[in-house]
Amino acid sequence: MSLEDLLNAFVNLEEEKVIRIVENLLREGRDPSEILDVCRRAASLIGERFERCEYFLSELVFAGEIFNSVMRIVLPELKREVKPAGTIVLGTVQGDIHDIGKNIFKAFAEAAGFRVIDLGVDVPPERFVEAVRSHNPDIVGMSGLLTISYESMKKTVEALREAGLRDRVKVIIGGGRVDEYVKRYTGADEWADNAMLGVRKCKEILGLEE
Ligand code: B12
Repeated sequence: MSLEDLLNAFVNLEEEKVIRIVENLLREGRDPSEILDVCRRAASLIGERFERCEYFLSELVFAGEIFNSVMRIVLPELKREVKPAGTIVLGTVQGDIHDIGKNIFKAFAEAAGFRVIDLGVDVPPERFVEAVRSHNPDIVGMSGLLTISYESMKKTVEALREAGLRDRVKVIIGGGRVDEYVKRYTGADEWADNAMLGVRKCKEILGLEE
């Protein structure tokens, strides 16, 4: 069974088959992050089918459930690194409840030694501000998959600035469609559209080399 089989089974929403293939691939010694990457590609293809009205909301919900089942098996397999890193306050921004990608980034960051304070989903700017005050993190990570989330990210950066906290933290944004333009629009310092790149950028921010 190959990564290709996994992709096809996921896109066709065959949950039991997906689980079986993932378990087999792990047993064969496949890299867990490679498996997650294929699942992310599958989720993206499912999103395209949703846009073309070939899949409906129920299929989006089911895709999310399959992804969560895969994560329950794969995340514990991620290797823990030893070097202690910094603290990240993380959340999915106001108006957005997508959290699969956020949770993957969190797992990768924790595996790399970061302490992650996870604020959950639909997090208003003032909760980010409170968390920065109380946890004094090095980095604020914001996740968002909806186009309207960029507005919430921007508002959160502004709220940090108004609270006099903007210069104390670096801000990194993530989620399917963020890019350099969104980074500039929101006032963030960095962006990443996959968890591994996100962790690499967080390490760079703190001057920790691979
Ligand atoms: C699953 C899913 C859902 C599930 C979410 C379940 C959950 N618990 O998260 C449910 C069914 C609830 C859902 C709801 C909706 N969804 Co939806 N959903 C998806 C889908 C299919 C997959 C998203 C996903 O999990 N991808 C897999 C993860 C692993 O990828 P990722 O999030 O990009 O994460 C990676 C990186 O971005 C990065 N990362 C993520 N966060 C962070 C944070 C930091 C700090 C860093 C550094 C990195 C990082 O690391 C991750 C791992 O590599 C996408 C399609 C797509 N193309 O993405 C649509 C999609 C995002 N949804 C969409 C829509 C429209 C909706 C709804 C509005 C539908 C509706 N009519 O109600 C609602 C919105 C509800 C809300 N208020 O948020 C649209 C958004 C369109 C837009 N431009 O705004 C998409 C793109 C589908 C589409 N093509 O139309 N959805």
